[in-house]
Amino acid sequence: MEEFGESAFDRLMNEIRSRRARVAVLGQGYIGLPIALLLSRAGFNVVGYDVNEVLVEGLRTGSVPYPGEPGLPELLELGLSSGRYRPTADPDEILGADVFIIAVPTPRINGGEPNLTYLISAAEEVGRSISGDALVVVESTVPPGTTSEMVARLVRPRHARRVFLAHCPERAMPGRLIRELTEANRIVGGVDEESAELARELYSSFARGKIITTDATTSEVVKLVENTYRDVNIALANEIARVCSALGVSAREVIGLANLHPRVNLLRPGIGVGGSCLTKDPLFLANASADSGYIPELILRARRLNEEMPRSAAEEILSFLEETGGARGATVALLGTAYKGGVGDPRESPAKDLVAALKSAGVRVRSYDPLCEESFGSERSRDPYEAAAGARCVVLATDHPEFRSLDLTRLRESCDPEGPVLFYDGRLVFDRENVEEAGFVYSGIGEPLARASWPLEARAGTRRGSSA
Ligand code: SAJ
Repeated sequence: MEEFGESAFDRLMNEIRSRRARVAVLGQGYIGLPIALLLSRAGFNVVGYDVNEVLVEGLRTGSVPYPGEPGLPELLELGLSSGRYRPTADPDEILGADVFIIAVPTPRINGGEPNLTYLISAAEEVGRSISGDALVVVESTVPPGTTSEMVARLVRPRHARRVFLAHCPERAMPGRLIRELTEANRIVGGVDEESAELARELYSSFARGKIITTDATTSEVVKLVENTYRDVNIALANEIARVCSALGVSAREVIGLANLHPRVNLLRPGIGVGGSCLTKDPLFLANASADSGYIPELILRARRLNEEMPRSAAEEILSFLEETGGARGATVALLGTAYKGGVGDPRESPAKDLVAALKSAGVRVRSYDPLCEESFGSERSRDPYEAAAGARCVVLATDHPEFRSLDLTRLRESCDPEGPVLFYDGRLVFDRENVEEAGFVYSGIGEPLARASWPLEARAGTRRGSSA
């Protein structure tokens, strides 16, 4: 419907440029909330819609639901005090918006298939709420083809309005959301060129990095490939850790030295890969490819290897406990339940499988995490020293910055005074010598219980490089 010669595209473009476009962001999670706040800071009137009334109520009173995100509390305060950010659980408040951004989770269900129910209901809500020409952006990570097929079907209302549609995947790390959402380069994939141009204009209101346009399916695949690359790289590091354990050398030292090569950049081995992204995106990609006739064995094997890591760490811990007085009834102190350091997010955390494996062998697990409330069935402690009381093993499962200043001597004094106590460094952040000096036996992913004794002199020069 074009009035006075102005096309739907021109009208929306003008509204976005002048910040007059009314924006609705569906989903006020880790990505939807900061996007809504960044757009409101850029001058748009933004409604932040979420079906979770408790979350919305908290946002209204200025309480930030995601700890450990620098800049987020200030942005929320600004959004609320300027009146340009309005959190709501009422779908009527998004009626007639000019721009709709869908930022709902797309978790995986068993077998790696995506659960698209949140996406479907958000897209249906958008379809019901569009009353004029509109731009719809999908931020959620989705299987290839979802935006141009399923979402297009659901958001295009029956009347003859123009609906522009794009997929703009976020590229931000939890713990660094605001910085990365504003600074990272972005890919904007439109179902047609005009959609991509409108979405580019919208994001350029707050994103300072490059914004590159492409088609929607390419952008969906790019997002999945980014996280697959990281998952496979970590799997290779974990495989190297197993190789190093078999050979009795330190994986940390090997990887640190190999990374001195200008074209080698191995990531860090660890007790597992958690979080909501790396654990599912490679499967979305692999399943879509398999459905189209090619089974990507490497990607699938890497995923399985990373999934095996918590159990293989548990086996190493259990075999130490068995050899030093028995595992049943022993206490293990677990430091960290969040899926990674610096965040409070427990989703898909490897700590879950680790606790389950230890408990099923009759071990008593006590945990402490400064940011995360989830304990996965272990007993929660108020601090690391309380968690370690009487323990025969301390496991570092999450590399929270706070743990780097642990008083190792005090920690050892809390543990079992009788026999040897294992410090299992699941994130390779501690220096073996410091831990051993405090009276622990040191081991970890790819770190043998005792360091290979040959050739000590030759190692002297590199040992410093392996410090935390
Ligand atoms: N991890 C390792 N070794 C490493 C790095 C990470 O074992 O060397 C583990 C972490 O402990 C954690 C898991 O991997 O359990 C994932 O952590 P992460 O920091 O690699 O990734 P996420 O899931 O927090 O964020 C990723 C990022 N993707 C890439 O860097 C390619 C982020 O940019 C994405 O926006 C995010 O996924 C997403 O939402 O897709």
